[in-house]
Amino acid sequence: MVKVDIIGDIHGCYEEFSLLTKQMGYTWDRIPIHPDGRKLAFVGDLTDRGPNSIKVIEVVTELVKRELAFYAPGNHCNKLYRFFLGNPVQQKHGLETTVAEFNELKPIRQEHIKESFIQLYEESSLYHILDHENLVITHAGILEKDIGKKNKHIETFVLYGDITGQILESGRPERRDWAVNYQGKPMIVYGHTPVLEPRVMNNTYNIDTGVVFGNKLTAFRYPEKKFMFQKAISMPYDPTRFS
Ligand SMILES: [Mn+2]
Repeated sequence: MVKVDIIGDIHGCYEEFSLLTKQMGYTWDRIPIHPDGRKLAFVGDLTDRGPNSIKVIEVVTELVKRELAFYAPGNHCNKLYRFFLGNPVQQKHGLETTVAEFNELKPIRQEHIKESFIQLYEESSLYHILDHENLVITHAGILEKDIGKKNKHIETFVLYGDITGQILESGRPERRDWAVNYQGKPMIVYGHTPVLEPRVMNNTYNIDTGVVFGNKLTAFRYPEKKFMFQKAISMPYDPTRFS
């Protein structure tokens, strides 16, 4: 059986990620390795807003390349991917911090980061079905009927959630709460919407506890169903970001 530690949205909070893995018994030799062969999994949104997005990219790309981790892309990953391809994207909502870090790198390192991230993104599944279909890892969620399928609509859903197309007064997109209606058998572990504590609902687990908004980084250990936390140390607390 797969034993996996699923990490919520990191958003460049490398130090918290490092401390959280150490808490779980990983030892670091450039990348975190678990003595019992446990794997890591990432629900996406590795970069943006936090202080060390580039280092997070380096570690995650290396882990995935060595088959020590699963990675599901998030909406911020999608935007960074499009930036690296040279497509016109607006440098806001945090992308500007990742681009600023990137611009400080030597050209040879820029090339390496860019190529490895493009490869990571292009080779990653939209979401991961693990443990004989008992576990699904996705960035923003998935509907039961879509598990095992892939199309443009599902891609939008796993990256952005169940968006209505409306924009709220806060300027953020309106999202329907798909988890309240989820009746599927597979456990869904996801992130995307910052919450102060992990939100458990109908066998769905939102583990984006907004480390980049000064709360904490969460890991969900499977199959133990145990949460581990690392308090934010690199970013100030912003209570307006939590639902
Ligand atoms: Mn997201």
